[in-house]
Amino acid sequence: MRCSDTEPSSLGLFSESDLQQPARSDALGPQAWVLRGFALPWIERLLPRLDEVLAAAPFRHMVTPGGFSMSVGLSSCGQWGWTTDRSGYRYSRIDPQSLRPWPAMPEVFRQLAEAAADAAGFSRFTPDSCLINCYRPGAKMSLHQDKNEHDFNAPIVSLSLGLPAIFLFGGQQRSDQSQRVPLLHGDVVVWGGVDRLRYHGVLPLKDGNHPQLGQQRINLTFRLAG
Ligand code: MD6
Ligand code: FE
Repeated sequence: MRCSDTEPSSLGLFSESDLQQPARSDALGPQAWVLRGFALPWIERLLPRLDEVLAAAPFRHMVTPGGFSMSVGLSSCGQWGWTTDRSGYRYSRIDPQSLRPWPAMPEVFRQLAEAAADAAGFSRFTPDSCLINCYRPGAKMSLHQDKNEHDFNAPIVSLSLGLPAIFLFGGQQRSDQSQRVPLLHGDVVVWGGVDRLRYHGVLPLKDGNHPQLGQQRINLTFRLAG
């Protein structure tokens, strides 16, 4: 499941300190929330499924329409996978690398995404796409809007795993001020409604070593794409 395979592939269980972390949520906007530690009780069940997905659809560095190779490694699972190449950003049912459908979305992924959406006030969210981003130290995500999905009524649910990152949460215009939001292993961000099209990004990842994930951050974003 690693961006590189230099580290052991066995994954630890969550620790006592994970279980003791109090659940807390912070509002980033009227309909945008960080659910602190929300996923911690799910991670032990989730990581083996993530390993399987990444064995079938390994991380790869895709090229933007402008011709730049992304610093973040990408994969997907579910009915639709997000891709980019010289001809644009889009969702595809087929992994352009394997030429096969993306791996199915594991049940535990879908359950976690639905539970988090529900906790943030978006009931009846069922994702059909999970984009998986891998950040190594130095990798970043420039400010962008998520607007390749068909239905902006559905929220997006975003799970952080591994090394901490600073998430930038901006406004409706690229030039609006951004909030800096530290995200830790097990945190879930949910946003939709009036906040659905806000600009956001991730600052370059700092070096570090996470006890379960090693030298990387993995982010899963669940969407209704099709
Ligand atoms: C990341 N996340 O956290 C990048 N997009 O690594 C996103 O781009 C994102 O977290 C839409 C909704 C939630 C997100
Ligand atoms: Fe995004």
